[in-house]
Amino acid sequence: MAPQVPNNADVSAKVVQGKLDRLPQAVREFVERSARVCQPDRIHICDGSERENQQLLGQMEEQGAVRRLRKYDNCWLALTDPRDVARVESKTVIVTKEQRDTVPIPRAGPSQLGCWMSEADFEKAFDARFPGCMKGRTMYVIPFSMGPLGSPLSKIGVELTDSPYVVASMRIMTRMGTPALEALGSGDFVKCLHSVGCPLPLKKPLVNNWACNPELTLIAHLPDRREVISFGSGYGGNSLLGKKCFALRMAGRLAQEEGWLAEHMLILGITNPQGRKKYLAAAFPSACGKTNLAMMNPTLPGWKVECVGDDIAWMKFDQQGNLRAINPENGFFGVAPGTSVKTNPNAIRTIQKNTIFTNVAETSDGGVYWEGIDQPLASGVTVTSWKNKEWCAEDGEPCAHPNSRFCTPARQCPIIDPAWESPEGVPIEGIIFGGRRPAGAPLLCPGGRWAHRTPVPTGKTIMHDPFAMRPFFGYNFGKYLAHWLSMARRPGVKLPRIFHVNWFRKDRSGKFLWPGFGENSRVLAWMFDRIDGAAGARLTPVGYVPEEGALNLVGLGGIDVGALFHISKEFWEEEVADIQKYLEEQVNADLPGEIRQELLALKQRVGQM
Ligand code: TSX
Ligand code: MN
Repeated sequence: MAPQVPNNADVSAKVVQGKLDRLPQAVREFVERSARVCQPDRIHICDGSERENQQLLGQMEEQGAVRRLRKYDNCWLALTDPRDVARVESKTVIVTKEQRDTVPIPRAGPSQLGCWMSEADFEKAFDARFPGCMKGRTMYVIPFSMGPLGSPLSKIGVELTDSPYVVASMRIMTRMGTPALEALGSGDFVKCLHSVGCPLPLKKPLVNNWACNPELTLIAHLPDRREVISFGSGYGGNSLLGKKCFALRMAGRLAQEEGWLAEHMLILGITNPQGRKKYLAAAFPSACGKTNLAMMNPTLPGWKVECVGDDIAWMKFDQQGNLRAINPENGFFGVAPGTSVKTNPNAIRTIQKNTIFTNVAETSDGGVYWEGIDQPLASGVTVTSWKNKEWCAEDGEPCAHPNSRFCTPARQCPIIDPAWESPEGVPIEGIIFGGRRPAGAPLLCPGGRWAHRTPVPTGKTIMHDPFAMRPFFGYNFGKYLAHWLSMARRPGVKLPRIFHVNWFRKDRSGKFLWPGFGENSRVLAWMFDRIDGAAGARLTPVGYVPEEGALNLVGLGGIDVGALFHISKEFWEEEVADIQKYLEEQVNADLPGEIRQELLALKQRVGQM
């Protein structure tokens, strides 16, 4: 790759922690090959121990990359360069032989369904970035398991990174270290290579002590080689490669090949007052309160919700035909703003210890602060903003970045499900598709058949993204739809019931029609009973809605049920036309015929309203 690098460079002499010759052969070769290209000064093979973790955090503290939050136990704050605060979709690519393997070829204009890069362009991009990119730095070797260690549904990855922040975060978000290597044995693993792209000595000074290289940021997926290669960003989904890159995009491809589903879904358990339990998975676009729902406290007396995961579900039909799901993650990487004792008390309790915060504000007594935290500041307590400046509310600037995060261990959640690490996964009986629609879409509209209800992209003010997968497709969206439809044709499978929800419908004055949050338990309770065939429903042209009186509204004053469930012909005519236009333009030749037919049937039903 880089001609000036001697091929026989002695990589093992650089190892400062762990032993190269104890690594499985394929891991060792990956480390050696990458080290010859990236040329780190040191190589540290992570064992995942608490001692190693404290050493790394202490080192980062000395360098001013993190601060200890003295109000809590083992909590830390990292502030980033303001140019590196979120995933960068435009710089996230999938590299395949043919463009159509990655995205449908749109009828006109650019694809909204992902970004393809040719193999030749990727080679050039790689060679312009990686040779020597870790000079002066340590390359950390992070073996990790996505999913419970040793579960047949889990997968192993190895991430090489020059960011100690990534190591500390991966230790929370995945099962990381020696146990993951043991689970790997001589098996297959996904190769993840990450660099912040700032070799030493620095050419430019760091901003906020946060290493990144925004001009050259690139997050590439090579599904045929089972590789993820990320350069220039230290943030979240760009750098914690187990999450979006592996558990959604790469796993999506593996799932298609192997006959399972890798989805952007929370998983929750719900128990009725009689003590019977069901598990539900739910897909929501961003800013719908997915984490809040995953951890919600029901207001309905006697009902209990427990959390399996808040972001990703890997699901596979078992021998008995039940859809089994695991949460491949080990922690929550949640958006901080808006999280409060009112909106998500269980998240607030989860983050009191062993948590890494990024780009939130800090109080002068060593606590965290953000928009919507709903905690008054004690007198004399001041706030330092995510930009590391003294913050005053009157300036109108937010104290925390809107995409600021907590990174916290799932096991600390007070309502973590007892089966959240069960190797066989939990049985999913219902799948919820959520949207954020101010008008038109009813609170709840469950469906019948799988193909009939496989959601089609909807939305005007929002994206056409019913699976909440648009930024996370690992391959052609048309093929993804076909893969979903094919699951229903597998012999002996018990298909989960499908439901659509919209917590965000508003009345004409702009007021939310539904109180949301814990009151959503009323909707979940209806679904629970519906799965058992015990909840009344009435058929509308767009699907079933609860029969009058079937949704428990006891104790909820002033709900306008009529408005909440109203289905307008005008709205749905426009909606169907919109969806049709979108699918014809964007999915084009790869749109499965079944979807086209369902859409036509929907159009007809709406036309007859
Ligand atoms: O998370 C939300 N959920 C799911 C909770 C389990 N949010 C917050 C979304 C932003 C991330 C919601 N916001 C929900 C909801 O169900 N519903 C709404 C809209 C709403 C907001 C406020 C009120 C009612 C509805 N009422 C008052 O503030 C008093
Ligand atoms: Mn997500």
